[in-house]
Amino acid sequence: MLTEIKLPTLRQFRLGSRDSQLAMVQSEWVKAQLEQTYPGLTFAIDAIKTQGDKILEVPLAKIGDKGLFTKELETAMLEGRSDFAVHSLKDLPTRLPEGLVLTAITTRENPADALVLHHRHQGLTLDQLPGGAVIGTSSLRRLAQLRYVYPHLVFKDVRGNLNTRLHKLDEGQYDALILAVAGLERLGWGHRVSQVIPAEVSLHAVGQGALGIECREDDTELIALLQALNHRPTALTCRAERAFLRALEGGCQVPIGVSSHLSEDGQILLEGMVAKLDGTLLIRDQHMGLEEDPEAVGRALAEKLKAQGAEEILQEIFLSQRS
Ligand code: DPM
Repeated sequence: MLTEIKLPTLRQFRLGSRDSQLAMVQSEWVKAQLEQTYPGLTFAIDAIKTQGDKILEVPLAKIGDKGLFTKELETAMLEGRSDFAVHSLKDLPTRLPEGLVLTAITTRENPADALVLHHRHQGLTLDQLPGGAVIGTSSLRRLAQLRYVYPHLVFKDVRGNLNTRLHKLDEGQYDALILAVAGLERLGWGHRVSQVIPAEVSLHAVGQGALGIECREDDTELIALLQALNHRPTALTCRAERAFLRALEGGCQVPIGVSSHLSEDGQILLEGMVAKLDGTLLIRDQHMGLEEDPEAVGRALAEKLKAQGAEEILQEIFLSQRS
């Protein structure tokens, strides 16, 4: 009787990536981690343009958000043109298309937002900026929280890749930008961070600072390989954050922020906020629950905020965006 010989896989795995500089750095990092973990296997990166990369000048909040930076990558996986995708977790919608799974979440880097200044303000912090200073951001979350604390600052939309934005800042179109610490650091621009904005002022976006790896749900071979990149504490806390966002039915363009922590005795502490865009109202609360059910922690916090009026705030913003 012939015995079956199990050969090492001969597949070459294809990673579909957005072609922005940040996405490429993130995909290259994942590829390097995998090749180090599995010597002999090969992973090829294919650049794919997404809708979000093509319409860089339209304000983010106006284009709707569902999968702006992820849809084309997902179609490529579903059509078998690529096998997996690496996303900034905060850009990955909380509901994935049928047939795909979020199979691993990598170690989180600093999830905070950063103040990046024009050189004429060098050395200042947010609370030292003069009244009327123009802050560039397209994030409703950043806008709402900062307006709440600093009503004297002026907010102006800014789009484009990080390089484009920094160029617009340095040219003098803005006094400062608010950007994620993680993105700046991954691109080697950590020195541009003038202030790491404290969580008391600005809670970060759901999933900020972590990478999410998505693939076809029936690709068991690849799913097994990708587990090596899953960072358990980050995955548990981000699952709680994503359940919170999903329960509030928020996409990636909503004034919703979070902060989360996993304690040594297995408790997830999740803090969350929803705010009005004009900075006149901000609801913030927290919830703690067991790591065995991260989604329950997120849902419970969403219920607490709903009881304080979160749905009315989000509904008003939804209606104003459609008009
Ligand atoms: C999402 C938001 C932004 C990005 C909204 C938010 C920022 C848009 C802006 C969902 N995606 O944060 O409230 O400020 O105009 C994005 C960045 C990163 C991933 C850049 C950034 C890098 C950090 C990371 C854009 N997506 O936030 O400065 O990987 O977490």
